[in-house]
Amino acid sequence: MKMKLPLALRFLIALCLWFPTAADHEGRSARSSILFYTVGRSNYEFDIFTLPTQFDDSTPNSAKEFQITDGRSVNYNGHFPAISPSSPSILLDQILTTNPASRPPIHLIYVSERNGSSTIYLDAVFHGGGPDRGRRRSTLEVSNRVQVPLVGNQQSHGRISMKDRPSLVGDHLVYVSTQEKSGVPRTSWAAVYSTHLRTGLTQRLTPQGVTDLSPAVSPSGTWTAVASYGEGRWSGEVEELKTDIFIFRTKDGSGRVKVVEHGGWPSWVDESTLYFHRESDDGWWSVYRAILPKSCRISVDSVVTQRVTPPGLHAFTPATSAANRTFIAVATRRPDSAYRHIELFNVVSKQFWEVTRNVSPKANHFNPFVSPDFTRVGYHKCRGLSNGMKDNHLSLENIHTPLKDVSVFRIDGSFPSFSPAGDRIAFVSFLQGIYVMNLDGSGLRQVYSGSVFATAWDPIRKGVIYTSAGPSFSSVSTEVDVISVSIDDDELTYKKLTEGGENNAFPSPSPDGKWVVFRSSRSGYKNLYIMDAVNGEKAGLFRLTEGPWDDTMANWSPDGDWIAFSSDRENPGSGSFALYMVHPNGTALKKVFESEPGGRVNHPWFSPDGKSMVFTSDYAAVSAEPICNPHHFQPYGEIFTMRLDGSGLRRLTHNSYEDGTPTWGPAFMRRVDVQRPVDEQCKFEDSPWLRAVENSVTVKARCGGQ
Ligand SMILES: *[C@@H]1O[C@H](CO)[C@@H](O)[C@H](O)[C@H]1NC(C)=O
Ligand SMILES: *[C@@H]1O[C@H](CO)[C@@H](O)[C@H](O)[C@H]1NC(C)=O
Ligand SMILES: CC(=O)N[C@H]1CO[C@H](CO)[C@@H](O)[C@@H]1O
Repeated sequence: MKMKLPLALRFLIALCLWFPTAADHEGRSARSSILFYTVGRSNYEFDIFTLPTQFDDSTPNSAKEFQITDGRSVNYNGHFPAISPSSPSILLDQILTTNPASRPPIHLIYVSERNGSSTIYLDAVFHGGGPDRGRRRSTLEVSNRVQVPLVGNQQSHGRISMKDRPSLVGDHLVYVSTQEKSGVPRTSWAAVYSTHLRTGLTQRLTPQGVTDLSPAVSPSGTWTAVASYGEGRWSGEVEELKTDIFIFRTKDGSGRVKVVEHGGWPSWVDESTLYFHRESDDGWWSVYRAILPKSCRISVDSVVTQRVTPPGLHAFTPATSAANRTFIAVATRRPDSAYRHIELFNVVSKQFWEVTRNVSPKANHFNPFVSPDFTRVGYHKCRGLSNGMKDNHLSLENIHTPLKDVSVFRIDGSFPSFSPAGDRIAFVSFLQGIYVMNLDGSGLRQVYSGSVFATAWDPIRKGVIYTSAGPSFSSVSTEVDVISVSIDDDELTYKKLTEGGENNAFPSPSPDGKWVVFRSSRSGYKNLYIMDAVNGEKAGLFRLTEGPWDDTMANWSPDGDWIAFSSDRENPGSGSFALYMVHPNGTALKKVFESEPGGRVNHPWFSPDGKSMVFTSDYAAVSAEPICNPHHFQPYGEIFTMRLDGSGLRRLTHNSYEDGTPTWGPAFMRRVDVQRPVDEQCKFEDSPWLRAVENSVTVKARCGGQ
């Protein structure tokens, strides 16, 4: 059903629609496509749900749970805006007056990754009975919805960015964005911005050169608290970031002061009380309270902090409201559960009330938020296959980037590569084995079923794919072999090219199809070798690099003159990798790019015109607290391109996930998402480092209402 929106609102919607950004001025390159993999992302399918905080006489149950967001894309990190005379919002008023018959029982601000980049939306959900009466539980039963994109790329001056953790103060939206370069390698681009929704005017609240994550606005709107590297740098940490909490004026970022040493995910109760989380000295993640002095001279020493949740379970990402000073909402990981759940915690009696375990025991629930009156708790989790909803699992998701002649897709499989004609894609399935499909996702078939990693097509012999068969991330003594798979004959055939006994991997053929470069541990170190492409190493083998370090992930340039690879030769065994190039005859070795000493640059791949490379790197550090997301081994992984001389660095992806194994192929793929039916959804891991601390007592929950 269509609704008539007031003019101002329609203007706002028009303003926020995504449109193409400034053209790539760096000369016309041939039109082409980049594919990359994001760990787990295609399984997230997050929607935002809510449950009442009061259960009367019964425990929380699924009849009371309401799915607020619409089941499209990935929706997360919600916020229930306050509507009160003290914080008037033109925007909310307009939405309310569009449907004078019924005040929306629920309005929600959240992050959505629909339309190829992250955007902050406002949904107002109108319906007759209302979830409070327990009759309408899903968005499918909702008769009417107003959905407004609040900030997209327009508010970031056309720059693509990750948007996160929104909250509304009057007509100002406060959120994290990665729209401006940090300018320093291995430093996050995440900073807090405020956008005036009526004018679109956007101002940065975080000082230049500083990283701010997880902003929370105080009930009056005066103060914003953040988890920040205000005085330090990201250390490469991927579990507990050890940020500090700073506060500043929401109006203009002034009055910035550190209030807590070591803390994240702040949440205000009133203008001088906030809750936050940190990993405690005893190993348990716990929620803490900080009381700020009433005076204007605030410093870390004048703030009183106290641990609130007990050892025996992990409790983190607190959510609070001024309307209820006794209860807070938290996410927990109990030692007897592999799942993350939302619980209420009574800070006076120190008792937990389990909320979501009664509703969906075997699902992860993230980042609770509460309504201003504390009658509802919201969170995100997978929508699952329930509700008879059409499943929209994406095998190829189009991503908006600043590149004009290059279309970029996230593929639901690792190590993708294009056939030489650019009409087919090979990739490694997370279930194991190699699959091949057409660019529109059709013709999907498995062509190898064993455990493999890396794929590359022979440029001359049709339907020949090289791969490494064996376990990835394994030691020098593990047996891994480079094999070729012929997929266009009547029968699939395989040929082992290396002789075995060592770790041989990451094959990449020369453009004439005669040679294959690969890395091998046959000397005791992983160095690069070149062998005969058709008959393998017994028909010809040449050692390209030599030294007590790792050279790996080689890619042969389209003109045949260069081999790009990743190496830790400056700091062997440190986990730090930089990008190098060498001629196939072993001359002219040079370092092309490093993120910074200690950083990572991996999986280089030449563009089809041979002028640029795509790779994954930690150059932009992490963009969100890792504990607020599903597990990512390397949450800093983002996709970049660069010219061969090391100039023209461009960041293509903006998110808090692990993006990796990019490839660059000759086809320009249509900019549409490609869907695929799947049987299994929502198979991802919660942070495995949230394990039980040994020799501890388990904290019992008091079940809601019992
Ligand atoms: C605080 O929340 C709890 C849990 O919903 C509820 O039982 C209690 O009555 C609330 N207290 C106030 C003052 O609203
Ligand atoms: C090595 O190869 C490069 C290009 O592939 C060539 O320019 C150079 O002359 C070669 N050097 C030797 C010593 O063969
Ligand atoms: C502005 C824009 O492109 N909006 C599209 C976002 O994606 C949804 C589907 O998820 C489309 O319906 C919108 O048209």
